[in-house]
Amino acid sequence: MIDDLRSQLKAVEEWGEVLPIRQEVDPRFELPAISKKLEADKALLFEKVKGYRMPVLVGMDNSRSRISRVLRVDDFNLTLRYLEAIRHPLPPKVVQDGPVKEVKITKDINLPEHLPVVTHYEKDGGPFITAGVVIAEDPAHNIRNLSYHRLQVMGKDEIGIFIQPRHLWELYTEKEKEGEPLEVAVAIGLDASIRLAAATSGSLIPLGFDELSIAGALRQKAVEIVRCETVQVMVPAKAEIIIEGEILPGLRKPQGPLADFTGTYGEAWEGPVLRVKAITHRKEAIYQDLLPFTPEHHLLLAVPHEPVVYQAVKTSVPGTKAVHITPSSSGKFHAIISIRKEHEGDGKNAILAGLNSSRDIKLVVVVDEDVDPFNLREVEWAVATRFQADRDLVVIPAARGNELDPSCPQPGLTAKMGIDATNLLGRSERFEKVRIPEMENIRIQDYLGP
Ligand SMILES: Cc1cc2nc3c(=O)[nH]c(=O)nc-3n(C[C@H](O)[C@H](O)[C@H](O)COP(=O)(O)O)c2cc1C
Ligand SMILES: [Mn+2]
Repeated sequence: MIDDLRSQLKAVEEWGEVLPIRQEVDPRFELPAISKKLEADKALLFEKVKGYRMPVLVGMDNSRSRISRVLRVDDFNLTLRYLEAIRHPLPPKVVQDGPVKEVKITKDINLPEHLPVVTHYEKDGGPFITAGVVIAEDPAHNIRNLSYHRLQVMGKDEIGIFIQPRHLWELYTEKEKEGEPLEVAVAIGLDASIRLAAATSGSLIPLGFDELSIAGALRQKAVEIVRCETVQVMVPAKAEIIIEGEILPGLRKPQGPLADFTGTYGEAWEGPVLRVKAITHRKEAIYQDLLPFTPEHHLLLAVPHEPVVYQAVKTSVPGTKAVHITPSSSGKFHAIISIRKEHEGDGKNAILAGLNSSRDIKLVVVVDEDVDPFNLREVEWAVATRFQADRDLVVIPAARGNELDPSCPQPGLTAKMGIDATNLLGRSERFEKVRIPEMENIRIQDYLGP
């Protein structure tokens, strides 16, 4: 049963997908350089990090197939499991104690000394905690929220935080108006279910919908939560590390830049400050890092977004089978949509619905159900053999798009494109895709080995 980072690490090690790095590495540039070279491959466990006792784990969720296996579904059912988790969430379970309480630091907080926080890219403003999930509560309204934020370590007990106007911003500004800080916790070292749930799109769930209850349903086991030492926030009892603190009212400091999901630096910004009050962690804690602009980053953006696109397209084209937002499109911009075509025109309707389902989607490629939308070689084959540009290309000029897309003529204004790579219905038999009988029943491992 995978219900924390350690049990996931053990499973992934058994699958042969963890590469231990025994050589000592510097958390400034050297560690991320190695991670970047191996970004689409295995998870990397850096056992010796210069100046620290804690090992650093990078890329644990850098493969779609691995995320699916961790959640015990196949790639096609990942979106359905997600939608199911939102329909039938499983609330967290309160426990009195947990492994994350094994070590408690409440005095002489010194973040740069305790945690091997990584400095990733050349022009980044400093070391950033990139795999931390911020947990906040509004007890008066029985609200808990999980979200990701850029967390820049700025001093011994000071973290800069970048908050876009979404759920955490609402909770923070509500408190700030009263001149009060917002108590929060940052959880580091989590299994895939919590990491994905924390990235759930705001268009799927309103503020007040507890992301931890999505995580519970995703993994089909309630997340155990335990009270913090110094703030009124409940946190996953089996997290590796918890940072407790408060986001101060009325204070902004210069922060950043930080490499964005688009692979550009973006601007420096003025952001609020999180004052750290305590750190608790497991014995032999593992520090988890996310290298921005890698498949891991892009999968955490894409997988929770696919249900949004899927729902919209399914409403319009009932034969919709799957949606794949590709990691290489920065995990946001390109969607491959697989449909069972029932009427001529279904492909075009899927394009319209897909492009309109989200501001971020700027390219939709529609393929028939005999093409695996998660295999980009098959998708390109469909474009090469089923698509004619004069007949099957749709271009919408100057629609609203993502503000961070560097190709836009002005921020937030984008052209959108659809490629209908489905077969013409009457011709699908003549152009049937070749197959070898019984191939799906062949287990390749039976033919290898001695
Ligand atoms: C790795 C990663 C990093 C992110 N960084 C930020 C960030 O720095 N600031 C921000 O406001 N959103 C960031 N996001 C997006 C939000 O955390 C994410 O959309 C989340 O679902 C928002 O939750 P909320 O709807 O509860 O506010 C990031 C997402 C991921 C997956
Ligand atoms: Mn939320």
